[in-house]
Amino acid sequence: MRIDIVTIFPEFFDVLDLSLLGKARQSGLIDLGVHNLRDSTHDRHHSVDDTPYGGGAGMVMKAEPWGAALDGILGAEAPAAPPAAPPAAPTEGGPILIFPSPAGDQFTQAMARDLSLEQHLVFGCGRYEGIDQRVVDHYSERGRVRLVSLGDYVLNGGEVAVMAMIEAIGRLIPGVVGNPASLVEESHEDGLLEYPSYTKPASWRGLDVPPILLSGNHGAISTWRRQQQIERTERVRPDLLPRTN
Ligand code: 6GU
Repeated sequence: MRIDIVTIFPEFFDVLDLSLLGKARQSGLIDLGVHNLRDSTHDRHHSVDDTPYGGGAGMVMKAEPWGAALDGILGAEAPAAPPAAPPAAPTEGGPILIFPSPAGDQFTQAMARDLSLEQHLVFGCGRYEGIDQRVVDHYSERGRVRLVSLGDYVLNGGEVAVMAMIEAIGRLIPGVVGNPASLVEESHEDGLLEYPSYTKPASWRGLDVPPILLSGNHGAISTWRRQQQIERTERVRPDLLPRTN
């Protein structure tokens, strides 16, 4: 998978050299490009923001640097000339341009799985009060664009959100996680939270591992784990369970 990130803080993404995703990059499973938005400015001060039309607090990211940066990344894949035939539905093929935004669709495990099947993701990290709306409007007319939110809280910018999305998506790419079985038994994959896990020693500070796990009875262990998943989900995230009324 090819991943491009446009940001005013490229160093933020240095951590993608580490751990599983770093290995995936070394082995070529993930091909990452991090682009400094300021490299796409043409004024002496490399300014990326300006005051909002209509007034109000804060600054808005200017459309021109975003246009230049995204054209540079998407350019090769964008249609060279207006097509004679009606354009193909922008919902199939080509890169997906993702803008992290608290006003976007909620990021979920299902969305991560869908995105892990894509060839090319482009993330545009906004800062300040957001990006000039015309950037989203312009690229929405030319291809697939999504606004995606991590949840109902506000971050200072999209960088941390993009990091979370790339980790969730990247580990679902075949070969990135060594043991694919470990992807199956975790929270959210089957709509339930995961069961509690234990390792040695069998007793720690007066707390014992549930005896069933030491029984060697794999059928009983499976049943117990499933029950733990259901109880935990009922207690912590009842919204995940199918409605019973
Ligand atoms: Cl994706 N971006 C920002 N700036 N804040 C957020 C978010 C995204 N998701 C939750 N809060």
